[in-house]
Amino acid sequence: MGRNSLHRILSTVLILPLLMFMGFACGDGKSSQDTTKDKKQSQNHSVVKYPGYKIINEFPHDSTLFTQGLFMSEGMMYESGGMRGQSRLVRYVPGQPIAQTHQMPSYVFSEGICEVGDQIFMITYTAGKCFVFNKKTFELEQEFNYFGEGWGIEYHNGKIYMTDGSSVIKVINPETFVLEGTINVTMNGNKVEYLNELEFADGYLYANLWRRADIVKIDIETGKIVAAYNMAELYERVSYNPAIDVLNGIAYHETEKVFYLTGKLWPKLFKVKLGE
Ligand SMILES: [Ca+2]
Repeated sequence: MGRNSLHRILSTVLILPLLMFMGFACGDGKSSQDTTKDKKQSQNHSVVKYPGYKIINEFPHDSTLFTQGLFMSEGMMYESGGMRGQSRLVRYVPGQPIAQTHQMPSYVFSEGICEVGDQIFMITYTAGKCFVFNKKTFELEQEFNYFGEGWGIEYHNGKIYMTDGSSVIKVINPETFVLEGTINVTMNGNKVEYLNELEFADGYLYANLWRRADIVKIDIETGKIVAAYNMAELYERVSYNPAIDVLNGIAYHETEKVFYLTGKLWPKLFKVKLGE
């Protein structure tokens, strides 16, 4: 989870789409003589779409925030920043100064956040703790312990979804934080590692991938990636700042049906319409 140079990031920007294409192309190129084999293959592999996207607007973003979690609620953006000694929970209206901050203890490396009713759940990188804050006051109300690393977190329909940098999404009970199941994420039959920040939108779970410019759209019933978006254009628009790290923030505005995207130490927050 360390910082990466811009060169390293940009050098990986084009790799995943190429692999995606190769996987897709290999699947398509198989012989149609064995219809049984083809049928089995079509059941195992989903067709990944690349619908593209449109950048609608960009706003200034606090470039001291090592963005780890992002969600929007009632017009307000909630964001967690990581790194020990700098970890914090903030909220703001996009384009306006930060309105509220809760500084975390220096031993904490904050990771993802999500909204659960009138509370905010915040997981941590290696501390094995999930902190639960009052959404309005940012007061700490509860803590849970869990095993393993915490990367991204999202809440949907009574369940918590959590990543740890692997290809597996944990499904967790929000009342107890007990693990109830797992989702193995695959693309063209291959597992996809480094799942990071998460966001539910219109029934699908979106994730960005660590050290990639890609956002993937996951069907949680099957774990299959059904669409992928290469966000290289966002990197190009912030690359004038040599301090920038990876893209790592996805928030969905349900009414406008647009995504807000940013990254670690990025000076900009983007409003983006993802194609379907
Ligand atoms: Ca999110």
